[in-house]
Amino acid sequence: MNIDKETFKEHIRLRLKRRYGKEIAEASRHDIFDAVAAASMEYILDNWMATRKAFDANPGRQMFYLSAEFLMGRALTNNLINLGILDMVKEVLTEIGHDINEIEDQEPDAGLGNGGLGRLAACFLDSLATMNLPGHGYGIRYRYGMFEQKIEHCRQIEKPDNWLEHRDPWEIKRSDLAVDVKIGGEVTLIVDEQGRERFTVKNAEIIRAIPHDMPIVGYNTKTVNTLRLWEAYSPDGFNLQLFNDMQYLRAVEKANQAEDLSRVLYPNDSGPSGKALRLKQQYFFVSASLQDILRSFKHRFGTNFTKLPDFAVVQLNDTHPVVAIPEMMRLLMDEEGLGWDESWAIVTKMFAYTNHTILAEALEKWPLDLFSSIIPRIYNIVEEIDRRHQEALKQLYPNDWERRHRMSIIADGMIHMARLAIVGGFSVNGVAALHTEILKKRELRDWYEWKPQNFNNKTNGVTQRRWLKLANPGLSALITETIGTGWETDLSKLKALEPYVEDPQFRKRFAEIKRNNKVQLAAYLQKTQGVTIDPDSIFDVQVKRLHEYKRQLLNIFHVMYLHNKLADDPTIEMPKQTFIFGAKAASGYRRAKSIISLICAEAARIDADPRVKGRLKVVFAENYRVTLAEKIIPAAEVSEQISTAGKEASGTGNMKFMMNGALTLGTMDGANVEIVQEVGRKNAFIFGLTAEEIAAVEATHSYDPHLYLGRNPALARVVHQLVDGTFGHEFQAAFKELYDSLVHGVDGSRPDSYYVLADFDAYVQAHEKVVSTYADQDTWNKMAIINVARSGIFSTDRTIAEYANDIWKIKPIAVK
Ligand code: DL6
Repeated sequence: MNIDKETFKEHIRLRLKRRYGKEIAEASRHDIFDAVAAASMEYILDNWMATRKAFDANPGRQMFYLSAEFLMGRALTNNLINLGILDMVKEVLTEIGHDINEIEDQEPDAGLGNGGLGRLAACFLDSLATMNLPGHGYGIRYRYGMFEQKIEHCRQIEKPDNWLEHRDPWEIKRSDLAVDVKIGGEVTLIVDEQGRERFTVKNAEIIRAIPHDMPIVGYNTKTVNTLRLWEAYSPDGFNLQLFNDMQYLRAVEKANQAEDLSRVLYPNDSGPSGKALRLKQQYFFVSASLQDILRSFKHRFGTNFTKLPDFAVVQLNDTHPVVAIPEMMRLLMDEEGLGWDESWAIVTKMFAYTNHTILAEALEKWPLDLFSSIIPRIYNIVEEIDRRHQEALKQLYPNDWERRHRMSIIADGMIHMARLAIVGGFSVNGVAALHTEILKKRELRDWYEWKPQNFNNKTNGVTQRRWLKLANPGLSALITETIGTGWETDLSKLKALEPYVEDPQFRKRFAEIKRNNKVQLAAYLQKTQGVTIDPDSIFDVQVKRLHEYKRQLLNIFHVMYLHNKLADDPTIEMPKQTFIFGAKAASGYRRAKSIISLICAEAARIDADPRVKGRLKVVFAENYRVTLAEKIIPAAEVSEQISTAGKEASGTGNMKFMMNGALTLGTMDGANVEIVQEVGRKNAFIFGLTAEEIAAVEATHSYDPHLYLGRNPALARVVHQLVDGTFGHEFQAAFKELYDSLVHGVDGSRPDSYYVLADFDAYVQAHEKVVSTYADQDTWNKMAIINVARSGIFSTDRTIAEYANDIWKIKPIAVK
């Protein structure tokens, strides 16, 4: 984009004057950040308006991505890169006495997501805009995002993530487009003005949904798509009468209850499902979004709703927005006056569902009484969908009652949201080849047999604009210098790097960049956490949500094993290694929190042990989030992807590491399988039981962790250290519970449900291979370069092209 420096500076000046009454010289860093964002918005807005015009003029189909989570991270540098003005803005900032790094640090992360699922949604939006595809996001504008994590005395403390403390300079509040959503109330049959009978909900609580639009700026294109996030508000929330009677809390009670709906993001991976507020949140944003879609459809095409699927296709990001299916039925029948069959014919052409997990606790189901009290009319509609579905199944499987029960949307007092999604949608996809196969063969087998044509795989990806160009400017520059530009929008071009594997000069520069990234990370950790790490050690990294299936426990057990080995014989030769962890545990997930404490306690034990200090180091990077990932991943050498095979649907961190030249140390799980397909086993470190082997063990109930403890005294010693006083008294109970979960099983669950002990030996051996390979830096760098060169397939541009062609059937629209 052609923007001259002086005009840009003028925009900064004007913003500072109008908003803060300041001149440049008086402005704080935060003021400058806000002014630079506002100056960029001047250009973004032109393109945004042009995009809207182009889309309005085009009769083609648009895609709407409904997601309870969008883990966007920061926007400033990303937007400047995508606008093509980063270098110019850097110069402007230097001229006015500021440094871009300090300015970008003023921006809080938009942390409106838990982990992979939310970050994937953010990468998708980036690819859609870059590829000029009409695809928009709908979600919730959480007042508080994913919590801010502090580690105090080796315990995770959760603080509110107050990301909106200062106004968000990117968002535009569109009060003119607010819609109302009804919660609770009673379903009533009425006769409308045309004399038709229809259902309505009376005495419901009215929640106003106010949209806030965030621009999604495509790379090197004029397309700016929209992420529309809904804020909840009570139109009659403040009771002046009560206030005047000095009943201050009661006066705002209604307002507070309404605002709760967009107050905070739920942690997705813990605790019992079925929390009332979460269901309200889901219905709130889904209803608002569908009303919005219908409004723009009617505005453009009138009320011939049979055309609706030609205008809009809706992707449901996991089960969280699945209530969209009955809600669309309600809108078409109760608000627009269509009949059931007509509405169903429309709805079943509109919705596609992505499954992101096979973990039973994450497959949402809602108790009937809760569901029917919060959204009574939707409950009636779900009942009717299920009744008709049961009729159809009876024809197909007249004698198979069990199968019909397994396939009921309403069963055992619960509404099963994944089942509803499959019945009401036209596509079901998994997010990596292995995951989709597991869905088809195991978790959703009945459903696959019912409608095999609806099932498909869409292996995840990540956007190279953020995860390479923004996060790793050194490597990006080397790539461009070597193979030219173009990889930013066609990552398969990285293949052209492969011949340079044999070029010693290229390898040297590649290694220098990695080392430089390590030095920068070391400086960052020193500054932010006061932790010293040695850039000459191997940087071995596991950053992701804390969950037992991701097996951070296996990783720290290996560190304890190395610690014991060195302590027993300090003369052993062992390269220096730094193990970096970063992970948030859901607030209610006790065991995950114990694992964080164990990592932290082992880090302290190493630092206090002169036999190992300086040779091993463990760092727990606090408050892991997108911005921290951007610093850690480019510095990583070993990428720990060690989930229990069959449990990680895909993983996307694995792809980010690969793209940045870290070698995968992993199990054959999720997208690791496809990474190995690309680079070959010899360019990764693969270990452990396969998903099939684990399934076989589970089928025969033949797993016995004692076998592994008996066989391997070094492992038994590590496990015993959880309870033998090695870590003092402070975490005695927590670590005893970890011990019990491995050795005896807790609360009726099998011991060692995630096969930590079974995979330990193989994991140690894989690490030994890492260390011996690392000793030969030439070989290591060759492997790392091959990983980068073959990472092209893991761009979300590829993923989105597949969704666009196979599911959404949408086409690019040129913005003039
Ligand atoms: O598909 C994105 C991401 C996958 O890469 C991870 O493997 C998977 O665990 C994650 N799934 C969820 C599901 N949570 N819920 N509900 O976050 O999706």
